Amino acid sequence: MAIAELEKLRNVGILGQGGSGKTSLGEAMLFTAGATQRLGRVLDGTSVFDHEPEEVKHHVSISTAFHSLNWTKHPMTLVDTPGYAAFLADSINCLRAFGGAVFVLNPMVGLRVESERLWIEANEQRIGRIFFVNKMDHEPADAHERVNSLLETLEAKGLCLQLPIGAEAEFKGVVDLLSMKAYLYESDTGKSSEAEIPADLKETAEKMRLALIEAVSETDDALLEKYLDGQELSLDELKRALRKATLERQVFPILFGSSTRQIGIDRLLDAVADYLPSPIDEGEPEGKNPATGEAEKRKPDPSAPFSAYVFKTISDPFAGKLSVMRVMSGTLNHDGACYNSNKQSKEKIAHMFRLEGKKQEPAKDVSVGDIVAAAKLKDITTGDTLCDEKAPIQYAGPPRFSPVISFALEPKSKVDEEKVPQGLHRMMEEDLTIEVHRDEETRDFILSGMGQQHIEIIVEKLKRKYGADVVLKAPKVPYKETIRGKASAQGRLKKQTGGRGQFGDTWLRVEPLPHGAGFEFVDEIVGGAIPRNYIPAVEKGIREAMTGGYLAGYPMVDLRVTLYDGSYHDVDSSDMAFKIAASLGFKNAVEKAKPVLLEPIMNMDVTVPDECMGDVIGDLNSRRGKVLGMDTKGHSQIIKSKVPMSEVLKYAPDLRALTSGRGEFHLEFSHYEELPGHLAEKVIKDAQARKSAEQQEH
Ligand SMILES: Nc1nc2c(ncn2[C@@H]2O[C@H](COP(=O)(O)OP(=O)(O)OP(=O)(O)O)[C@@H](O)[C@H]2O)c(=O)[nH]1
Ligand SMILES: [Mg+2]
Repeated sequence: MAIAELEKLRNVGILGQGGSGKTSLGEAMLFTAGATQRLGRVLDGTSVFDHEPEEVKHHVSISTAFHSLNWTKHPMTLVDTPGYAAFLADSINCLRAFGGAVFVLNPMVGLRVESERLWIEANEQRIGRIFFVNKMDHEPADAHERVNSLLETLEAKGLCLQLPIGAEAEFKGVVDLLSMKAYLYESDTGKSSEAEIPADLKETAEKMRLALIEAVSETDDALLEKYLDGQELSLDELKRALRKATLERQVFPILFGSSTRQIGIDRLLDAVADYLPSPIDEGEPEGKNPATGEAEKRKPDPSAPFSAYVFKTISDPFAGKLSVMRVMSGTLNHDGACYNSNKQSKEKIAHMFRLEGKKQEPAKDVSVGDIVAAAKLKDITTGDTLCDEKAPIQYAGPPRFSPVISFALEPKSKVDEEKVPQGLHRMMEEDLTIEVHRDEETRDFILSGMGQQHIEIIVEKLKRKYGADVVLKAPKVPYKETIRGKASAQGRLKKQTGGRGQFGDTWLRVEPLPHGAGFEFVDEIVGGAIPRNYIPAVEKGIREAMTGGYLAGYPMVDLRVTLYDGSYHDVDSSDMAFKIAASLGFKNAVEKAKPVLLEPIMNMDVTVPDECMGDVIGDLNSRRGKVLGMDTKGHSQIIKSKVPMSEVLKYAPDLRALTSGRGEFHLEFSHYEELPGHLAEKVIKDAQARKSAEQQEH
């Protein structure tokens, strides 16, 4: 790509909280620019961005999608990102693909934690942003004033470039405060015409224009001098200064419109071209030299050494793995040869594609600024850097997300059971927030993810893409058992069946050990009461008995068992006899040593808006939670607590209900604690019921 063309290129993310209208806005931008022939609608399932079957079914964006357009000779690639917390990891990873973004606001709904999280992440990635106040056909007349409280929370200096004309159903267009022109829109076609500023808005418009010009001139010393000197500032001068200040993230322009009614979309496209960065404006990306570890930069120039960062992986059962990358510098060799500096392996890229919704268009001459995908690369994962082998560089990988909730998946049939691990493995390539392990006892797959909705969607995809059908079950809480007292007991096996009998006799002492100590076996046999060769069998018998638990079938931990006496028979004793004798002795001793159940306690941080704090704390108390402290973050509070895992297995929907969807939480294992008596009784009863049901089955 020539430099002049590169200067016009805009890679633009569409960011904002769940349901703010990002996908609808992307569709309106594509249609207005003529990139699509009809306006895609999320609710009708006709969106080119929300094209996955699960997105169509649930009317939410689940993963990031891409589409390009052309506007006033500016090629643009739009990146539509999900906004709901369960899918935010993909949005955050994709921030690396673009240097500018449209941040969608809904003043009526207010800001949810997702908006704040995205805003902070975008600050860190140094992304220039324009605010788009969407759904103006639903906003009351004072929307432009109420935006201020949202900006305060985000600690962002916003500048209103427009004044909305009309409100709610009567929302008709906008006054452009820089040119002092009004734009009125035909209903539902997106076509606008210039008009006089309505008389009742003239005074407000004048006032707002003055404030805008003052704010813009304050960003530039020369301009400020001119302004204070009373000289007229030209439209060009103002725009240039506003562009510079937006690129430097000193200010964030604010525009208004309606995506579904296509009002203000052409103005927004103009603003993207005018104020958001080209790849050149994004500056020099910084990585490190993989050999020396020294920091290195690359020029955003087609003739610089090639480098690209893989920010996303798409797994498809038929097409295979698609690695989506942003070219950070240089041009890809014509033969497609490059080097994966993370895996230290050579790659050869046969074909590159541009992603246009669900379609893939061949891409030629791939160079700096491009967002492209390559199929079936050998050994590549999200977060890798591809580069020129002669000029290796490695960009920082994606942030880590720790899953907050786990569910058990039970395969419906034997065939499903075989397909589940493979399907989940493929899905883990594209979704870095999933963790999976197998429950040794139930053979269920334990799937951990970012929220209940996230897990449910994974289960749907598992069936659609990999043909693996599973039942989603709340996970079993991994209780454990231990003892609180010290006791001794005998375990004796004596059987005479026909010929050779079985004989083993052990005396065992059990005593508790501190938390986390596990298991200790002490052999105190003296004088050959039990021959040495049977001692390992005794230990084995105890270990097996511990795994099976005593109270409710949960593994026992934190205890010491001492074998201090016993007897044997010359003919009838065997390893097997001593193993059984020891396990009997162990159970007899544990029975007298005050056995108890232990439950996992989690560290939980809940982020909620100030006004919901009382309700959330009350609810935490009713879940046996202990509030440890509070942190303030903007208009939100972070409540730090310790809470038993069994009480928060399905916390997500409850928190959603308590906070109208504005709360967020994070869980992490902390430690084990004794389960209170009445709850322990219930767990024991359930276990007994399970056991007798199993016995009846056999
Ligand atoms: N009245 C009105 N409704 C809108 C507008 N924009 C979007 N919507 C509706 O708002 C809902 C959410 O729109 P989406 O475009 O899916 O929102 P989103 O931000 O992409 O949502 P996620 O990707 O799931 O976070 C849909 O029902 C849209 O029809 C608008 O300008 N006016
Ligand atoms: Mg969406």
